[in-house]
Amino acid sequence: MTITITAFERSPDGGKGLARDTRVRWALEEVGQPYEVRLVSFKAMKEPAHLAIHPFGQIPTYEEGDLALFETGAIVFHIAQRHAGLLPDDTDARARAITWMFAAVNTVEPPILEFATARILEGDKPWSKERMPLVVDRVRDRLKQLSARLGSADWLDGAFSAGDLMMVHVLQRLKPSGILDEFPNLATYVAGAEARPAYKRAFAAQLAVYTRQPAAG
Ligand SMILES: N[C@@H](CCC(=O)N[C@@H](CS)C(=O)NCC(=O)O)C(=O)O
Repeated sequence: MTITITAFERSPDGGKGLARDTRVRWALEEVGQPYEVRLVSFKAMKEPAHLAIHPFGQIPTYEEGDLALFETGAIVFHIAQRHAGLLPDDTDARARAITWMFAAVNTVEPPILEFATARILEGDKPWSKERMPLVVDRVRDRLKQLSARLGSADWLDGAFSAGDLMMVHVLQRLKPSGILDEFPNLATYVAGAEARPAYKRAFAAQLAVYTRQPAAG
């Protein structure tokens, strides 16, 4: 059955891989599933046809026959359940890998998104300068905890899993800020994931969308 995902027609990051369709592309590449992409404009994302698939008017979505999903955690979990390669067979190890998927989106991503919002959308507010150190500290606190748990391991719990995939994509948003480099083991962890052939294919595919389109005039 054909898998179709949605992605930005014109990604705000210019194809740096931060748009969340990268997570889904990466998961599909890891398990060797071909997929098609329907590109959507910001306008189309808020229109009824897209809202019928994604109630919050966002990307990515995932369609496979009669099944339509939104939320990258759920989509990657679905892919990992259907196909071998992203979750261990052992029941307990599988539960732990799923725990890391939730930790990525529920515990690590929120302070990182808050930081991104503070930088990009609130940087011109009069209170921004005063608030920023608090926001950065919240990110550092989380990274410190994650760094302590990862230690010198390659991956969070044994072999590479969907938990690592989600965590790495969440952490990548911090790269331009330099905060990630304050935690060398986390920077190495992200680099190790980016070296995976499946990640490289996913990154190239999302970049190709951007590079073959002229910038907005
Ligand atoms: N929690 C959602 C977040 C989805 C999300 O924020 N998507 C962004 C692109 S990466 C988006 O569509 N932004 C445009 C908007 O919200 O209008 C997920 O993980 O799928």
